[in-house]
Amino acid sequence: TTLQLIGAPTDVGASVRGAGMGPDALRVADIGGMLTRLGLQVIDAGNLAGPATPWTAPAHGLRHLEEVVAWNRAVYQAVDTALGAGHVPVMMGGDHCLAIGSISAVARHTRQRGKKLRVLWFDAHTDVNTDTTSPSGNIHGMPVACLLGHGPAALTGWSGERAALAPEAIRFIGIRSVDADEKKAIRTLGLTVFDMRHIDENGMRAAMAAALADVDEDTHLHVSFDLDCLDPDYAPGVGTGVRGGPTYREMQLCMEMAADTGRLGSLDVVELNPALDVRNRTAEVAVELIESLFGKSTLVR
Ligand code: DIR
Ligand code: MN
Ligand code: MN
Ligand code: MN
Repeated sequence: TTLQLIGAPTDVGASVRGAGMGPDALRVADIGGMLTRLGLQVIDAGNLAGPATPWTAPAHGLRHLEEVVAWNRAVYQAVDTALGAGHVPVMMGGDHCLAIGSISAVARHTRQRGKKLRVLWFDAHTDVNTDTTSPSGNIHGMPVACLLGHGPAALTGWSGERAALAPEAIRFIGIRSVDADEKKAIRTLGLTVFDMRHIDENGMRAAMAAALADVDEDTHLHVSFDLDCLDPDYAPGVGTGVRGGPTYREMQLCMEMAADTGRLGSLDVVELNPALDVRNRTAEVAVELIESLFGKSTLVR
């Protein structure tokens, strides 16, 4: 397997600065060396280019729309090219708005090959706001809505269909911060959310087993990993941390169970904010978790 690291140094989708340093923090934590030592072929073509962040207020409910579109276009192209070459794209953000471009490319690719797509959305937040519901106007809180075909025209329909994803294609894990209108959207759309209450009551193993239950040999598994999914005790380097998240071990179990499916085809690693981190600890934790996701196990090899 060949992995392609795609750096997308943005904070255009956020209102906290610093996620743009995420790709280099992951490189400093030796993401490339780690993957190579796992026996994988790794290509790191560096960072994509795009517009600077203007740090302006939202217009019509959307902050930095033009810049978000430009960055997502670059991400879409890079992920599409990587998939076309038979590589596994690892999109290193940057903020979570980039999942619009990344997952749109993945959705088009899997549809063309007649495969099923399953997205695991590891996050404290459901990111299902739109320009009309968002309390912040930050587009990193909207990628799921855009991928489901809701939201501004400029950010929907990228996969070639109105909706890149059907609501049944996505599973949320680690959720503990949902805005009022997002709760309505989750119910209306019928989204499957393993929130922290569910994980407390049933355990991470049961939640992940349910999230992966119908993954089969025809499934392309995409992991969209927002580092604020982890409890901030383990991952302080994020812009919008929320107490009460999964522990390091619970997050490791998620990655190990996703790895066991053998169906991982693409990955986003987003919302790492080195400006808020402690001696690059969150980047190091991310690299250890990605190591498990790509098959490192304690007792096998
Ligand atoms: C909030 C926060 N729901 C919003 N979202 C974040 O602004 O839409 N997503 N931080 O990662
Ligand atoms: Mn989040
Ligand atoms: Mn997110
Ligand atoms: Mn966030």
